Amino acid sequence: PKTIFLKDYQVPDFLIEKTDLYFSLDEDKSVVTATLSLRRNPAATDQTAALVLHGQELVLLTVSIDGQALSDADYHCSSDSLTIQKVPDSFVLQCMTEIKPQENTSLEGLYKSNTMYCTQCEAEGFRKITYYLDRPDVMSVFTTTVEADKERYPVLLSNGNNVASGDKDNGRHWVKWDDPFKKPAYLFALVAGDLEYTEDHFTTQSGDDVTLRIFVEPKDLDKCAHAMSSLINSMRWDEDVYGREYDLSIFNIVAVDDFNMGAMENKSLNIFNTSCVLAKPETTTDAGFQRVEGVVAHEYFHNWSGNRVTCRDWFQLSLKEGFTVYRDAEFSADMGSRTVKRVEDVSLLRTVQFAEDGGPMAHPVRPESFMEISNFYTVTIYEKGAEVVRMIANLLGPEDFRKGTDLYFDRHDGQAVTCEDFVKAMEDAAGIDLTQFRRWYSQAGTPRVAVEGVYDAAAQSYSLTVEQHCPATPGQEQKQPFHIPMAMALLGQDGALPLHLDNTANAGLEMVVDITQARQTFVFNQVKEKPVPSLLRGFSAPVKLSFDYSRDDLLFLMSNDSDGFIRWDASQQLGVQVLNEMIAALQKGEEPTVDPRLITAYRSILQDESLDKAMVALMLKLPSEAYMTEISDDVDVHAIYNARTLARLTIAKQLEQELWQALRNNHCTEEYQPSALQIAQRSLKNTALAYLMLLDTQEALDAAVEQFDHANNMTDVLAAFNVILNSGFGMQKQRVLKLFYERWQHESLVVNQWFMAQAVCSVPGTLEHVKGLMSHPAFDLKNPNKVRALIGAFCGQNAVNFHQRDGAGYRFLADQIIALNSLNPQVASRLLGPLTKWKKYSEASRLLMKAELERIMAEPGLSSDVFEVVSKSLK
Ligand code: HT7
Ligand code: ZN
Repeated sequence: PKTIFLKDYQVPDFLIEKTDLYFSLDEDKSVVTATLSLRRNPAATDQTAALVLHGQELVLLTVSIDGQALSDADYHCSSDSLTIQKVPDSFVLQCMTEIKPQENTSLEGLYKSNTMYCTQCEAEGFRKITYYLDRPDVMSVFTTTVEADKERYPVLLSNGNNVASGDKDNGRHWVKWDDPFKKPAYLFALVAGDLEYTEDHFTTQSGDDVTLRIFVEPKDLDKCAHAMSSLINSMRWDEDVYGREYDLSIFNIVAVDDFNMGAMENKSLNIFNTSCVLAKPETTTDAGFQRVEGVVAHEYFHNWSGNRVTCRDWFQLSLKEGFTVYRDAEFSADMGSRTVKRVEDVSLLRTVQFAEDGGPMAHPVRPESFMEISNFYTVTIYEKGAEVVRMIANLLGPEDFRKGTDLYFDRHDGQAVTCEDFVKAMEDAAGIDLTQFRRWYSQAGTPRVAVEGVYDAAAQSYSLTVEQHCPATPGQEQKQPFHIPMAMALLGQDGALPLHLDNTANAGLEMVVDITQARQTFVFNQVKEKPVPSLLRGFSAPVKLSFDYSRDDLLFLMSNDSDGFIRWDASQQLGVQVLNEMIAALQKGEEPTVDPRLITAYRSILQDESLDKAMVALMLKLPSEAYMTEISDDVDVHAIYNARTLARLTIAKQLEQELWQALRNNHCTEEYQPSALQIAQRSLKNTALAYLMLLDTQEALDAAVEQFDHANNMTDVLAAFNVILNSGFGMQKQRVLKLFYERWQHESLVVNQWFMAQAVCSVPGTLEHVKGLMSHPAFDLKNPNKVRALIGAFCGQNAVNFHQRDGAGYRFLADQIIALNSLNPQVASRLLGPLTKWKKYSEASRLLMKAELERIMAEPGLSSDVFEVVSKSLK
């Protein structure tokens, strides 16, 4: 595969003013007739260039220009293009192509999911539908006619408004759609199927009525209410917070079972993975409800941040994704608990994104090159991109940030633009200079920020000396200092102290210091007592901050900081210190012990009535295995697992009474609601249950079994199911495994949970069990949700079994990647994640992992997706 560079960007040689598509869908083959009004781009450098259209896996039936059929000599077809050497300056091109959606397992382009036809065109899937200029800076208005058998496919959808429809006399029918907004091909969508819908309405601020529909298979109609209310809340929120109204009279969502990602923001026809749209209490966990709300909002918000203003090229992907993730995170924070949302997002960033920054696929928020764009839908583009927007929002403050987004949307409406255009709009609106800040877009890697504090009692001054440094990443040896906004406070024994930076007037109790140099000192005056600094409040920048806190300092922050993120972070830092001590003891063959201060701290958290219950649950969780792995350089998976398990057991033993109280006091008797309050209660109760089950007592087992048998919601059922599976109670295990499947075998999304619970089970022998489950009738290698639930979860979330010492886990994953490489390259490539981090592990594991990567590399016919990740990992 070829590497494509941002520096080589050139405007397109041709523009497509109008796109008219006619789809004739049939069981053995489908025919697409594309009629394109093209003209030379006056901005192109070569005004004599040949027309080169993208196209993959297409059979060209006919091609004509201005009604004149072309002969074979007039054009050339390769495996990925159609070239016509001589074309007029302005002309109508018509291509008729044949495709086989029913054989398309890549789930890109037009494909079948169960009995339904659907599309996925982002990033470069439209070229599998017809020959086209499949790049985001070519924007066109589309009309689309879909024709199919009426009985099998009564519902025929595409973007925009339904403008005409009719029956044919052979049992077929057709519907014509017209989308008045110019859009790139990646936002095109088509659906044909036997679907039913729920409907609601939204009246915009301007008084326009919008019909909202969610299309699903008939059996899923009872699971649409939460997505619908989430959609309505999102539409209202985008008007209130960003002044953005919806712009058509119809907004459709369609749920499909086979989908490579979560959902897709096609103009007025969003297509969703069923896992991100369907929800009801009996089948969906609290996390599932929250995911539906977040993804519905995310896709809806793209209507402005992505569709009305889109990306010039795929290097600018974070322009729409980072900004939209920031928008959806703020929406979710407003709908539920702001602190919990922040803690969850930071946890993801610190484990998964920081790991990406430290691995072979590290790239800047605006990458400089890629082989396969599908590999760049990453946590760096999405989550780090959102952190970059968050820093801009905080630097500007709410009023100027709103001025900036207004200016950005007004200035660039209907255009395909760059991250630079976004930053420029912010600078122009707020009158500030973001020159140095721009490095967040161009430099990869996670900056390290080391802070030292010195208190001078005589001078009543406190100085913070800050050093920043960013490790090298592939292709970027040297980094320039970042502009790091560090929100901070100084805590005294009775609360936050007034801040006088460099003898200035009191700046209040919290401020943001701008770290811009490699080394810098900030001196605070009139500091009446030795403070405990509260640094990076709210996680104000995506950096790894270190400060030499004593355990007493951490305990103090845990119970005294007004910033919920800092309280949680202090509990994590304390957990890391304790676990690292235990890991070191295990590695030396000594008896590990748990620092009693951790137990005391957990006891007071459990007893603190003033704390939000969700925060209690979060603060009682030790740092995850994934986080412990991320922060260590020579990872000993088994020592991390053993230390963590022993610490958890000790906590359970010593806090048994308090945990029982938390379990009993948080039993929810009201009707299920995915409200912040109820979610918090369930979270605390199930955290307590998980600890208590480690004690292996009949009493704990009874509580878990009772919850499994009688809970009225999937959150509680699954929590009980998980703890029973991980326990030593063999008979109950067999019983719940069987019962769960029998009860839910007709709910595919619940069966995925059943697969996943088994895949992440930490008991020995799980690999063989997972292998066995691959032959289960409900497993399907062609369905990405099933692959993620079983193979993805085992390899990505079950470290102790995946890294079993003989390397069998690595062999298993490599086998699956090889099998998936030809079926679905995007899914195959994403599964590679756990193997790509091989350099971090202790020597024996490292060599075994590397050998599996080499085995994959030697396979003939590797897709560009898999090739890019494996080859970069082996460098
Ligand atoms: N913008 C959407 C990206 C997406 C996608 C990309 C590659 C392959 C399949 C895909 N499905 C959806 C999703 C989003 O961020 O909103
Ligand atoms: Zn998105």
